[in-house]
Amino acid sequence: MSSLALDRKPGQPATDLGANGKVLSTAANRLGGLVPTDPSIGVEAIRRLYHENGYVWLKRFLDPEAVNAFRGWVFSHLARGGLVAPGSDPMLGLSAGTGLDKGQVDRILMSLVRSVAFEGFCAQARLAGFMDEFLCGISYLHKRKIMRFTQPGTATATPAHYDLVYLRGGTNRLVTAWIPIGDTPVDMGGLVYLEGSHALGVRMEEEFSRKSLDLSAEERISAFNRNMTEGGWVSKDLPEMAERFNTRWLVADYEAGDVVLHSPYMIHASTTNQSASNRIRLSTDVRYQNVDDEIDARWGNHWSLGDML
Ligand SMILES: O=C(O)CCC(=O)C(=O)O
Repeated sequence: MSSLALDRKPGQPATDLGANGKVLSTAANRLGGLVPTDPSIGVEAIRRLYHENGYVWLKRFLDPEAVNAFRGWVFSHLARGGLVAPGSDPMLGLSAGTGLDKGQVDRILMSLVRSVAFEGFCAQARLAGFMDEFLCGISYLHKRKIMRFTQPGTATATPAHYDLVYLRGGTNRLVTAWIPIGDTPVDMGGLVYLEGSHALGVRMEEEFSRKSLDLSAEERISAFNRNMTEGGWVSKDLPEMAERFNTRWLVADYEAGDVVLHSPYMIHASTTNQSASNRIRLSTDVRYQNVDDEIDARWGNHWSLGDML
């Protein structure tokens, strides 16, 4: 854990967070802590929290050792493209900095998201069994499963959005699982959630539906139709959003084994990776639903970079 992380309370960054050229300042009163949940409270209580808050952060839901072992496996492959510091333990995920072969790293990543090992990670017994219960039936895992890495010291950050924008072709009873693959303290730029924004997402979606009445069926479900901002984002300006909606960005020190479930209407984003210990952020975001609900056919293929979904 970085020295930054030792000087502060959980969820209270000791340093300002950056995203898309803007600063989420610790001084601005627009940052709060994501509230953790002990998975042992049971599925009904978890479901209640999920509906109340738009998310539930399940602490140590998965076996941390297995998650770290998977981290090591992923980085041992990405090392071939020069991503990790030569000679270092892949499980640490230490960045080699510049000089990586981006094309090669992307190709390897596209192989990894098609691998049996990744499929198994997302469908492991604890998660699959829980999803069946949570979704009150047989759960379905969307084939398009995303794995992301973020090197420290780069500008990479996910702009604010809610997931339904990308999945309008099926049910809205979707659940996203965001899984940090390895410890991800707040300075490593994990997911941040706009407090109470699942209600905002519902309103925004209603407005988009009204504006889209004259579009073709295909355009209506597209995140890139003319009524959307570029990329389907709500905004890249996180501080402005917190002011505009008079709310806070909730941040967290994630640990290996944690799983966050979020509603398809919950607005979230990520901040830049400022890891003082040079660690690469690695995570996956995958979507589950009840198999009997309508499935967005566009997500029936593996994720490809630039697939415009
Ligand atoms: O990991 C990220 O940066 C973004 C993840 C995301 O957008 C999601 O979980 O829906």
